[in-house]
Amino acid sequence: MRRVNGLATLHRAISVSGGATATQHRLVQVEMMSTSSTNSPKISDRVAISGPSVARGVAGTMFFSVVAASLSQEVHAKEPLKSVNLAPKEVVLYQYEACPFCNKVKAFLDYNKIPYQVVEVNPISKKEIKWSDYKKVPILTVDGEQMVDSSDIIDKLFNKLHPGNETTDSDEERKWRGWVDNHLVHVLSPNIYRTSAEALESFDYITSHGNFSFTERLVAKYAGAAAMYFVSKKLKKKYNITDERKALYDAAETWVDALNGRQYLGGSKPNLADLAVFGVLRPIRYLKSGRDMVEHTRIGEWYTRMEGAVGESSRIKV
Ligand SMILES: N[C@@H](CCC(=O)N[C@@H](CS)C(=O)NCC(=O)O)C(=O)O
Repeated sequence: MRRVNGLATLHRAISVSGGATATQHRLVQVEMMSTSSTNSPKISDRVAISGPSVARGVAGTMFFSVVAASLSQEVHAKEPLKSVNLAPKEVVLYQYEACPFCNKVKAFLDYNKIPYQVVEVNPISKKEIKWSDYKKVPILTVDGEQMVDSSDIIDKLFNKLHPGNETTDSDEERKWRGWVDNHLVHVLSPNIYRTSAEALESFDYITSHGNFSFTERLVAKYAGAAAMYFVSKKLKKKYNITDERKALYDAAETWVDALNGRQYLGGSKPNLADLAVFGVLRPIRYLKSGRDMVEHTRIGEWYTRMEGAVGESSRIKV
């Protein structure tokens, strides 16, 4: 399966400076890999590998919150982690700051108050994840064990925190988590790169929060924005989107309808689906598309509730 997203295209946007057509062509070649390895370096090795660029990348985060499940079969609300004994000791998230999948994982970590370190991956060299066979982010290492793929990571963490409670994920919760991965994320790129001004705004955000060298930042901002403007048109076709804003508003309304008057999909507390929707929307919330979405749909109240429920980031500042 092939997918394209903004950060994934930067490598191509930067390395291909010769013409929009060639750039676009390469941009859509982004391979989505799904391999995994359990070999992760010790944190001291990782820091040595990462060097000063990671120190830079590690400064600046987005945050979210989490979930823990109740034992109830009916209400699948989640509670912040109470027992610190079950909490992992060393959690490291390899991420791109603006990546929706990474933000989904952060939502879970923050909500559950699980402290974690962040290693901001340079999307061009990816040298910070050279040690792994998996070439996408997020990658999470938990006490040395590598986890990949945002939904799998969240499932594994949840099971670690709640041993024996693997079945508390309701059909409804599963359905909406799937909707986030299979629908909502595909609506985002066509929106944040919809016009040249929005593409520039998005890349300004991406490059100022990501791990780029000075030159990469300059080139990425303009080449990336131009390239993604064109790529987003291809994405619209690929996912049968005719009007990207309408698709975003429809998705927001669909989600509010799913809440069906409840504070959260999980009832009185967010569940994993609430955290997934919140997590992927968070990087766009204060871009033009996110502002428009809140202005033109009913999602704002739920979103603000989620900001409160998730609270402060539990990221360890280094
Ligand atoms: N299914 C994966 C998708 C992860 C993904 O596509 N990550 C993007 C960044 S948002 C990526 O790393 N793309 C490859 C690249 O940057 O080269 C997940 O849920 O974690």
